[in-house]
Amino acid sequence: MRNDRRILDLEIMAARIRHNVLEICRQRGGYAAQGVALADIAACLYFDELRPDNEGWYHDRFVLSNGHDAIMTYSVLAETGHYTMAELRTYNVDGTKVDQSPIEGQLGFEITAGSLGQGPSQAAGLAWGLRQQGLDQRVYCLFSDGELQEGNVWEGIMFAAHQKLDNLCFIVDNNDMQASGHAADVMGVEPVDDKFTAFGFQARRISGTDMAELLDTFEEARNTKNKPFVMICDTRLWDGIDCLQRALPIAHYTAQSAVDWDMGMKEIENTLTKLEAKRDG
Ligand SMILES: Cc1ncc(C[n+]2csc(CCOP(=O)(O)OP(=O)(O)O)c2C)c(N)n1
Repeated sequence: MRNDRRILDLEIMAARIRHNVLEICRQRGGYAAQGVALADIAACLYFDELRPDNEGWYHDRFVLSNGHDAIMTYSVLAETGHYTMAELRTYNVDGTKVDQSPIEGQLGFEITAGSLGQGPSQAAGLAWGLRQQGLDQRVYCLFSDGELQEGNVWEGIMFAAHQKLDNLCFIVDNNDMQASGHAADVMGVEPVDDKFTAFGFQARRISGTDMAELLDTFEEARNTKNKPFVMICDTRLWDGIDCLQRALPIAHYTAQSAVDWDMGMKEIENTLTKLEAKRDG
């Protein structure tokens, strides 16, 4: 059931995740802008939709395809106690356990995801296998608009629709950015929703940063039968921390020296204080 308190708790968690992203990346840089922008989706997934239990396990499966967004997951797993902040501060340091892109078997990750474009087809195979075994686990896969430029992704999409995998939910981080510039300039992927619909998906286009809308859309995904679901999230880098978004709107990779981390920390700490006051007031 959706209620205001549940939304507020998840918004607080999203603010904490954003804070963790800055805290981790300020040491040596990293994919901070993506981690910040994905915080609402992450809070909703890991603290609600994936059906977490009290011992830190999830009933459902999450496949991170765009491996460089692992910073999002690390920042969640700091909150769940799976990683300490001391471990996470070694992100981007030679010999670290928490690489920029994760590998299969690493705590918190299902697949090796440094090479982009692999997740959707692996997630579709996983969803198919779970259904074959009669299990009620659902599969969620996050990938980026840049990955939509890769052929293997469309094979996975076609397979999922053909198999009517209604236990599968794709989440597209449609931020219109990739390493060499705007996706629209490199090789446009729009209209993303129409393409998925044409392939046989139920598609919904949302901001990806509105908690109530995220909860409603995940509910719609669960209630969609006989076809897979995709939520296309029109995020923008640094969503949720306005001063960094204004200062560095196109930051595919954020060098340690490129931003004023203190300024960003201050803004997100203010946001967190306001949200907690609302909860306690
Ligand atoms: C197959 C493959 N090609 C190139 C890269 C190098 N690379 C890392 S991140 C990135 C940009 C990808 O853009 P997008 O997936 O849209 O991610 P975002 O802009 O959201 O960070 C690229 C090209 C890679 N990791 N894998």
